[in-house]
Amino acid sequence: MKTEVVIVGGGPSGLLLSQLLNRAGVDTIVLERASRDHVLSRIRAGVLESGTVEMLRAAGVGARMERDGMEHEGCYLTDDDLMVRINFHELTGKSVMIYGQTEVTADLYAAQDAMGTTILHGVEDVAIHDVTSSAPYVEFTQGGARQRIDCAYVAGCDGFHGVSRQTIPADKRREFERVYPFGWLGLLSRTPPASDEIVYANSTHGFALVSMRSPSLSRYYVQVPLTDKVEDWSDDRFWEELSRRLPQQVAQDMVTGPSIEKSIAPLRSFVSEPLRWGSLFLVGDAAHIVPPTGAKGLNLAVSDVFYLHQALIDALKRNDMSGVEAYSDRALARIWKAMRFSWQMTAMLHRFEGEDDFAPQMRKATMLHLAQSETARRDLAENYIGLPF
Ligand code: FAS
Ligand code: PHB
Repeated sequence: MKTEVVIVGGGPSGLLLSQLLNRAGVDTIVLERASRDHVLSRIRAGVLESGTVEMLRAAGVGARMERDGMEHEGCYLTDDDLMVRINFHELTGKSVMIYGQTEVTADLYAAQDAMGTTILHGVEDVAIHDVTSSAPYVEFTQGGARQRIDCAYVAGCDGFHGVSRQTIPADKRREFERVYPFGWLGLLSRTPPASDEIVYANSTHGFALVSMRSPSLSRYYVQVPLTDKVEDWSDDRFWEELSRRLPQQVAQDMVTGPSIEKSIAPLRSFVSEPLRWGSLFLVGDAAHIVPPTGAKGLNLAVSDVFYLHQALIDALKRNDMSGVEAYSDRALARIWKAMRFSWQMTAMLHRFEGEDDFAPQMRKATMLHLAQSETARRDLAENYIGLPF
């Protein structure tokens, strides 16, 4: 087989890249390890930055988002019963869109099917070859048969546990990591959200988050020790712990109900440099991971796609290699700023095991400063709605 760009990974970054490239007349093949149902069963991100909303509209997949998404002009940060509203719209003129990553991925699959693009599911043992030569190719197994695709470029959109990052020689990679000593236990319930806007709650008992997917579908998280397992947490235990971490005025009206999904996600900050190795480009979680506290994971994947799709179109359609050569540095500049924001939000809102008495004082002082300083709120708002591409 032959194509212009092989995209390894059919998650949001791989699909969005394929969508934008095919709309510009660039031929792609997407290789996805899992079944489509499995990809669409994942419950992940829920907040879209304004730049992500624009990118989805530009890719022609904004219709359902416009209809079912919820535009939010602010969010709350709380410290026990102190609640601070960050009014994004007043401070930046922009807002965010609440629309689940699962829906974004479904919209992209539907658009890709309508375009008749090639997406191969259930592929195994993907191997990326000769990316530093003028004739790169990708091998994979599907249905027991080993196959080969000759191409001009390979986009590694295969997530943190994918094969792309490992294709770059270890002595050519520089990796930065911080693993947090806790995880997030997430719960999805068919109940009206406890708040009309997202609440990031810091409390003496630990962090909690109030989010949503629709006016009747709530998404909640509580910080849990890394040693916890989902089976340690009954629904009743979850609701009780969530209530005591939220401000009284939020918890008192909360409607509880049976969980329809419950899972624990570990938290880490991670970046692998460079994002390019010959004709191989790393995109999204294949290159970086952020703690979900800043709602940046999916949005950073879209950011990488913003830079890479234009670079590949310029290279393949105009023989202009400037974007390809600049991709890694341009994408990393924005990645590191989002890395910093996500780390800062995580440090500000979580209790760390074994911390001294000084740490909670710093969290309280940060929250008080946010309450009293419009400048501090504007800095947070600018990062939360998404820095410019
Ligand atoms: P993805 O991991 O989504 O997609 C990679 C795809 O590549 C997958 O479909 C995988 O099956 C496939 N793949 C992997 N290896 C392969 C191989 N060898 N061959 C072929 N295919 C291969 N972000 C937020 O902003 N907010 C959140 O609340 C949030 N919660 C999260 C919870 C969890 C449990 C996880 C894991 C992530 C969460 N994230 C969150 C981050 C998440 O949204 C990612 O940033 C987003 O999925 C990144 O998209 P991709 O880069 O496309 O990677
Ligand atoms: C979510 O709705 O899943 C969500 C919202 C905000 C975050 C993380 C996750 O920061």
